[in-house]
Amino acid sequence: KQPAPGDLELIETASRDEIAALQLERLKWSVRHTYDNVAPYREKCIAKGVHPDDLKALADLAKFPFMTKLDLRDNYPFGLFAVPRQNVVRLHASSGTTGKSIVVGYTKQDADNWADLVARSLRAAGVRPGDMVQNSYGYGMFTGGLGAHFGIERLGCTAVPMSGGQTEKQVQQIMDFKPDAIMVTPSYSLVIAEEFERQGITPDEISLKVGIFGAEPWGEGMRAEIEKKLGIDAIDIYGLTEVMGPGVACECIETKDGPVIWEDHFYPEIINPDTGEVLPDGELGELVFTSLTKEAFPVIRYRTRDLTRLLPPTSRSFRRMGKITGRSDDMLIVRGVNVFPTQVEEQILRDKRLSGNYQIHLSRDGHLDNVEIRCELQQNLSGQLSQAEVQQLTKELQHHIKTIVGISTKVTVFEAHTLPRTLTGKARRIFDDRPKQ
Ligand code: ADP
Ligand code: K
Repeated sequence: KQPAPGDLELIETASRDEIAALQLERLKWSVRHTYDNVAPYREKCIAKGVHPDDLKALADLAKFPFMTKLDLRDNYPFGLFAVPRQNVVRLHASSGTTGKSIVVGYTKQDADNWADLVARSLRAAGVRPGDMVQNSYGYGMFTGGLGAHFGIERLGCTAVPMSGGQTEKQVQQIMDFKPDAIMVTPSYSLVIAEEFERQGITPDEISLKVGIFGAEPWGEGMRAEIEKKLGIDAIDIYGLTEVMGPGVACECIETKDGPVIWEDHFYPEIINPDTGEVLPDGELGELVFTSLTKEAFPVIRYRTRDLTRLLPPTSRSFRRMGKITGRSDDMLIVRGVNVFPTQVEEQILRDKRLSGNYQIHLSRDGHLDNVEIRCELQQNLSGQLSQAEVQQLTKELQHHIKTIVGISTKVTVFEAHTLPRTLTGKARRIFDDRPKQ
């Protein structure tokens, strides 16, 4: 019997044995499905000498090869899809390590499960059918906007598809429509909160009761600030495009003690990022996910590069994840958008007027991330360009980075040989001066 949309599902309070049994059954299906239908993964298994038949217990998963972002890049765009493209009802994309995005797809069933899991996440956050939810995640190829949207409708709520930006309008709509909840990046929620302050609107005049925040790391300090300024409960939701999108895990309002992983759909492991060895629960390492029900884009042992730990169940029977303490690659998250330095570098190298020596400076201005790109002219152009020409160059580079990488930046062009270079070892390119979470 299906529970009503606002009720807990039976599996959320099942015994650990029941959960493990369901996981094993689904894991066998998922590994077999991937092996049979995704040639690049099958080849990896053959090279490692493992076969889906070797999977007899959950622990046997450790014998199987990992999937990484590189596999997505190498098989761009649809090479890892496990179903014919005609069976895919939607595509989404996220940043790849270079200029090209990585692409994922969903069957009707996948999209359905996703909506169910976001609805479950909203329920965990205290949202109920009949509530109104303002969705201020960006709509488009990002998973955030549409992923949240269909979950809001699935729970039986009124969706307000606001998308990001237009801060004054965000505030006006909240005052006029009186939504119960908001979904948005934590940093942007504080920009909205400041707009309320500027207009002299106090927290008790704001209809919102709860906010569901994700897409970037945030800590307890920020939680306290958001809760105070908006007069709400602030809930942490986690996800990533490759595994599904938002709603892989979500905190429960009763405990607010880290996102609960929806383990009936995603099997988590923590590994040592250097050796690939599986670590026991509680130890800090890299989070790895295996999808248990996905049809179009199954992932087996996908390395998220997010560093965290697995925590024991509390308000649900599923395990939780700790705060993300960092990444085991060089990916930066700027206002919720994933950015690889190589993507920025590509745009700099494209411009033959620039030397290719550059620095990326990150700072926090108020609540939002600021990015400054410092680059320098080629030797033969140094001192040769007019101010107007330098300004033009700056504008072009900003435009390329905005359209290809997806972030607004300030570009500063220096004369040749201004930026320090190292003669030994790797040049220091990233200067992240944002406050630590
Ligand atoms: P999303 O739209 O959910 O952010 P992306 O694929 O663009 O999906 O980005 C996924 C990455 O964003 C994760 O691997 C993680 O590094 C970061 N992220 C997402 N949600 C959270 C969260 N709640 N806390 C910390 N980091 C998060
Ligand atoms: K993100």
